[in-house]
Amino acid sequence: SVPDFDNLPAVEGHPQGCSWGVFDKDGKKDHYGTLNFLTPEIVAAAAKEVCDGISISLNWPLNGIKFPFPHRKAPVHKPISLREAGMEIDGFDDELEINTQFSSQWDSLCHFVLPSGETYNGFKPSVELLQTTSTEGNDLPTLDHWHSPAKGCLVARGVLIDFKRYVDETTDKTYDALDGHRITVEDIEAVAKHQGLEIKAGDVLIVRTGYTEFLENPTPEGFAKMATMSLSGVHGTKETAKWFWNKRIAAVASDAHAFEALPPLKEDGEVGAVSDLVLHKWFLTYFGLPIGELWDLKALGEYAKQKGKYSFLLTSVPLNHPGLVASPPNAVALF
Ligand code: UVW
Repeated sequence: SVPDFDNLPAVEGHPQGCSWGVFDKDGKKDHYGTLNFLTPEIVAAAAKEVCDGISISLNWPLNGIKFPFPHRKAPVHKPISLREAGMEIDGFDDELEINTQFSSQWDSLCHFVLPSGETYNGFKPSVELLQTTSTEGNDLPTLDHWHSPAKGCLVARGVLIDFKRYVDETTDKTYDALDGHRITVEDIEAVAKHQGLEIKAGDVLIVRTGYTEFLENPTPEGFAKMATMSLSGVHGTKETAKWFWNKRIAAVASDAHAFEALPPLKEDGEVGAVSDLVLHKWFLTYFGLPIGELWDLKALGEYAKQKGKYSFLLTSVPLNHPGLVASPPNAVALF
């Protein structure tokens, strides 16, 4: 059993709530963080969610963003004729060059680092280390570890908090993911109650804001709003982080840009910079809790609403390349 946030053992130089060392086993440093909550019992119970024989993809197209995006280049897809490539056969291959953060993604525990250069469990990723480990194997908590025989990728009970539908149906407003609304823990609990959903230990908690749906049909007014980077997401505070740890949430995902609302707020409530992303720091770095972003949640929301059931079996198989910091999730919800 893992201690609550306030009772986690102190880690020198880091705040109360830092989980480093808690999941280490047999003198080996842990690479999985909160995926350790996914015990065989939890996974077997999650499989019981499947009753309807329906599977829903949660992967937005890799080229979902249709406009130039700062710092992250769009995918380049190159179909190749086998005969033109010199093979004695008619047919095709293709090549795909992607930034793994451009569309639906997992942020691994190496995505965000503290000013000390440390990430989860005191690992210190660097471009050089990530690059050399691509060929020589690695000891960083990157996504390829999810493919180890000990892990078998991610299989869990997924739970959807359909915040957009909740606001649309219970207020006279149409929820706008571009209004910078900060979804609090109280909001999450209210939506869960409204949906008749119980959140359990080991769940992957998924929040729908409607952001990717806007990106599919962007309007000039929406673009103007987007320029301010005031985007809806979960309210990034230490108290929010504490709630997720104490619920033993195994991972989180959303259709939002950064899972947490932008711009981030500093501990004193002042507007901060991207480096102040509070939940990135607590989840990825202090807890080892993976964050999914830009997932496609429209069809999931519609099916869950139709069935009145917001829990399902979730499977996710990231790309298996050594040293991978992020990856398309290849995520599927099964009812
Ligand atoms: C942001 O771009 C703000 O978040 P991430 O790097 O996690 O995508």
